[in-house]
Amino acid sequence: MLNKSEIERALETLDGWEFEEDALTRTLTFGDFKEAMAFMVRAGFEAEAQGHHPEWFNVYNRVEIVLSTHDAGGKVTEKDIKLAQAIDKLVS
Ligand code: H2B
Repeated sequence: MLNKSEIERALETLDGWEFEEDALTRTLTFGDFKEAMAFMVRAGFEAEAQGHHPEWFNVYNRVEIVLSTHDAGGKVTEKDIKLAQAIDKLVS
């Protein structure tokens, strides 16, 4: 688990993420549903490779992502930062 200042420092290295309700959140908007799905498949493979998986909610071209570590009691850990970085890379 990371403390608040560690999380704030990590947020400065991330793109468009917020810290709310003990989780990292980012909402992405794509051109259409197909692009959103393509992102989710790519991010899903990355998540599987990392053994760490997002909670996310999709409506058409929008994907809302919530990252926390259940094994750490639903707090933000390095695993969430690492997955957020990988997601940023995918969409940059
Ligand atoms: N994903 C997330 N977001 N948090 C976890 O604590 C977590 C996970 N734990 N993916 C992993 C899988 C664990 O349940 C398995 C057994 O490795």
